[in-house]
Amino acid sequence: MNGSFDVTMLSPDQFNTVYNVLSFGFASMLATTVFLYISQARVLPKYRQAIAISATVTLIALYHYWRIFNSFEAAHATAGASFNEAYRYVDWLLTVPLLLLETIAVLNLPSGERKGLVSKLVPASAAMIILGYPGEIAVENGPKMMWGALSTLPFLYILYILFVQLTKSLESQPREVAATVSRLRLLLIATWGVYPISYLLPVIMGDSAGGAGAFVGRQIGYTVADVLAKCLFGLTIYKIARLKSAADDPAYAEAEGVH
Ligand code: RET
Repeated sequence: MNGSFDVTMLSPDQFNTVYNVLSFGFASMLATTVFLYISQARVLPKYRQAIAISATVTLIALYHYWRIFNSFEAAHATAGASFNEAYRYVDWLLTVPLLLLETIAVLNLPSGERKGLVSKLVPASAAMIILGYPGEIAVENGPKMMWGALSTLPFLYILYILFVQLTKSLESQPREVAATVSRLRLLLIATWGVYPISYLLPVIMGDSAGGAGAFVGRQIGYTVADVLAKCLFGLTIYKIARLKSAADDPAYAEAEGVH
């Protein structure tokens, strides 16, 4: 047994809840991807990279939500098919480093500092996700806690480095930009924290990995966190890029009405 949850154990209400949550995730990724691609041209060229990366993140997630949705339906309808939990981890393995890159890109740091940050944060994010996966599919709480604890080490390291860096960059940003970067910092901590909590639901709810309640809770938690961490975060990056474009260039501020 690989620990993947048997979705035929869901009640009709539980099935519909997960179905609708996955559909919401899919729609959010689709809409944000289209919006960001269209809007990319509306910031100064030096900030377009950050918007392009944000759109790539939601595009990758769009693909994975489609696969997760199909896997969920097939596991329910087809005897012998199982729900594939690995899509989320493959998604995070690609999107988390990109989210870190987009955050670093919009801050417009000197190139030495930027490279230093990338070389610390990208390997740490891969370690966090790879170490979490064996715990995700573990049936017993023991190994779930052990892998979860190991994955939390790089997680805390990433949050620490990002928090310090974002706080430091506040000093060199124009006032309106600083307020939004400060909100970005909160959004990051608040949404990234939802992932480990969702992961621990089988333990918190005393509902083992085979439990339907914890499965539904986990799907809701991961999906809502993904929409906040990818869509809302990407839109906030777009807002920062517009504010910085306006601060850099009065003609842009006038033409776009950003002040
Ligand atoms: C795991 C395992 C348990 C311990 C921790 C985890 C953290 C996961 C995080 C995922 C973030 C994903 C994002 C995706 C957006 O594209 C792997 C659940 C700490 C923080 C931001």
